[in-house]
Amino acid sequence: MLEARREQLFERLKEGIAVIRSADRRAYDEYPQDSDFRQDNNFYYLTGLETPESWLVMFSRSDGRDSVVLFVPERDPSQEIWTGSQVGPAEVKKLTGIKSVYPSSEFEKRFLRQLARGAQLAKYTHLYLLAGVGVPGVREIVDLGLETHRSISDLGEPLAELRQVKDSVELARLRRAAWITGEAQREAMRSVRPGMYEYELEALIEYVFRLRGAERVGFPSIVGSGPNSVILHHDKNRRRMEDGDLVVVDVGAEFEYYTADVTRTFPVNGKFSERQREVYELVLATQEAVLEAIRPGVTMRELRAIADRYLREHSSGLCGRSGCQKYFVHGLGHWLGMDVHDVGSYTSALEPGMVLTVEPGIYLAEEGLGVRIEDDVLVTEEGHEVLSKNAPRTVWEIEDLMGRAP
Ligand SMILES: [Mn+2]
Repeated sequence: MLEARREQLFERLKEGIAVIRSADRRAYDEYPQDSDFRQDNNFYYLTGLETPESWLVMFSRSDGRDSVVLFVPERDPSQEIWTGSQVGPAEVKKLTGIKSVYPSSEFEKRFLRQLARGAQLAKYTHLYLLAGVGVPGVREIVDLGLETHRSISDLGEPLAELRQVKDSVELARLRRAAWITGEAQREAMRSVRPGMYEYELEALIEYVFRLRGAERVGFPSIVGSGPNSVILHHDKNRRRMEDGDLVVVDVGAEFEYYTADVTRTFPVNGKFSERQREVYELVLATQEAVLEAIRPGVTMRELRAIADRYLREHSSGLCGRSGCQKYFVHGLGHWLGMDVHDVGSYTSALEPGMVLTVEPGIYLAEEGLGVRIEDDVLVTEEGHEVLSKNAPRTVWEIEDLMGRAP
């Protein structure tokens, strides 16, 4: 699969050299609370490796004899008492099937110098780098004047195009991330009670994430109750939840580098009030109208228009005379993958294998009443599949799980 991804990237490159840098280790002294290593998404996508301070160099040739060279740090046995056993060049060769693997310390000697001298590498006229020249390595290339006689192109674009359509391994991971997140939502619904604090619900959700095998959260968990339900990125989660509140829970487990993003809104006491139910059912029906339209060929813009039209035509009196549409203040959805707001163009039409969120919401600040419903949706040949369907979504399903359905 990794080789197939590299092949597909080669197909999009002209005669040239692409350099992809790994993430750096975060020093424990500098980030004691957040020193967990997470690989750079593009590097991980192409290598599957979690080694820091590494480079992947891809040589794209017009005769089809493309080649790949990896530079990874040498093992340091004296450090392994701290780090556990590491993988060095020898192990990486076995893990990746890439034959040319060298120690990172030789990156400069073997690669940068040759590039500078030019002779052997002169025919590679394009230099593909990732935007964000701050990345070490890329800076060096530019500093050394290595871009002379080469046109520098952004590698981010072809990589984003590739990553926008998920392969089977990616889909398996996204499916798992969405399922874990749905299970956490169920647990939150079962456990919430008036008098609990938002952070207690957050802790419970993240406990279920870990319990089910997620490595981390894909983004800071949002648990917004009552007046906080209308704050879109409320992640302080310090409020005591009261009887009669709705709570907006917008969370995502990350499983093997792929994150879900699922929002549910439910009553803290287990039972929607009439008013809450009216607004909730409008948001739900809007989401349904959008979901029904999801199939290959449709664009994000068209989906947004469907949501806006639905809200305009069905909110008679619910949000005052002007209707509810103006209270839908954020985007309808985004691509989902290794990044929660994943790479990919928002003008391209949907294709099988793309994964997006659908998240209509209405926020009535004066009433402290916010409702958002968000699901993760795979585009299939025939239409779509909701990956987060294990999280209860209708009023009946929610009240039933919370033990308060009639
Ligand atoms: Mn989202």
